[in-house]
Amino acid sequence: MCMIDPACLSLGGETDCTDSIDNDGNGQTDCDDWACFLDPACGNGFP
Ligand SMILES: [Ca+2]
Ligand SMILES: [Ca+2]
Repeated sequence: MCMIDPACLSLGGETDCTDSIDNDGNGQTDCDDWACFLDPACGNGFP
């Protein structure tokens, strides 16, 4: 469960949302990682 997984709770885990690397090793790379959800690079950021 992601809620109790420290890797999931680490907001700054994915340090670069555009390098095609799973920086925090949680199995989700760049824009697939929720840590990048609000990153402008993923097109989900606020204007
Ligand atoms: Ca990355
Ligand atoms: Ca990741």
